[in-house]
Amino acid sequence: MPVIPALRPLRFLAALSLFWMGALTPALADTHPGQAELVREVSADTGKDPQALNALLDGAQMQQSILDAISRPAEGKPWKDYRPIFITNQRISDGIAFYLAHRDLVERIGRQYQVAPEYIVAIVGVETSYGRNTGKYKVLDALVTLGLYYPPRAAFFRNELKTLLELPDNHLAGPIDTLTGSYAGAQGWGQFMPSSIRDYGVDADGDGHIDMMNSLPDILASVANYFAKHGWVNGGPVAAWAQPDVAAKPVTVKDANPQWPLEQLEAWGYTPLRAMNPGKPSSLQKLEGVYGPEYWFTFQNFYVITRYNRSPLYAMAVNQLAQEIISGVHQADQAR
Ligand SMILES: [Ca+2]
Repeated sequence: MPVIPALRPLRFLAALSLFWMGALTPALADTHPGQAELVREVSADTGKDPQALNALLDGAQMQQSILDAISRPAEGKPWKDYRPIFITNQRISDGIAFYLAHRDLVERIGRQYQVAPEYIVAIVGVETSYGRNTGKYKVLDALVTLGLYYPPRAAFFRNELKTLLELPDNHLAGPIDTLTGSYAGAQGWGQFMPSSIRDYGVDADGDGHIDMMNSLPDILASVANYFAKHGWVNGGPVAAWAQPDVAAKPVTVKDANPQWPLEQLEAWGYTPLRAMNPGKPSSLQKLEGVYGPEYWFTFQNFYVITRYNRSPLYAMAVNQLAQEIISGVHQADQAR
């Protein structure tokens, strides 16, 4: 039974009268912890009707499967097991086919945002296999579950839940209670969280609606805009093989921020396979490959990909898929 003092006055009266009648309705039993405060905040920020917000939240379900899913992310695996999940022949050939089928659009958006188009395509490839798997969880259930029932990440997910409730209708693919996405509440081909839709979503087809589920121009331009706003350097490298010498100094990297000039990493015993600008801001990743440790110099654009997903494994998967896609596109060009 909900804690009575947390209920709004009307609900309190309703609860009391039902209590007298000797019954509690399922709607009251479904009230979520912290719901009243959340509704108050959203209503104060946006002027949205508290009754409608409560009705929406009353319809959301805490789902144990979502709590289970967040406890076993793929990023816990070593690179040699992570890579085959995302870099498959199918995903590569689908990416090449997608690029070729939508070439004018992806290249136009690439020029407009100054982002390499194969990386835009690779993001939707890694995230959702080019829109085929955008997630089957109800977004509202996901964000209620993680925002209100999962203390380790509650601050982050409650904020995303609040943002979802506050987004204008024309920023979402449909009514909030119909949206589906990942167990973390990410939506559409690019798996944008509500705050990312708010901050980076683009209405690229000009229909007045940001639709991350059904509009390819909106989807691809939003991904490109996300990269551009996070500092993508057009034409810049993402990562390059590093050859360690036997006495190479172990390098600990807190995040992928390129914090050393390349020559510093060279002085520590890592050699690029091809000569590069010694002053280039760089970082280093050590990944557990099939044949042992792999060392990679990483640069600003690698860091930008980690703004999309913090995992260096994710960024490397996007990088390698993008490279496979663009090389397949070039091969198709030569074959014509
Ligand atoms: Ca649109």
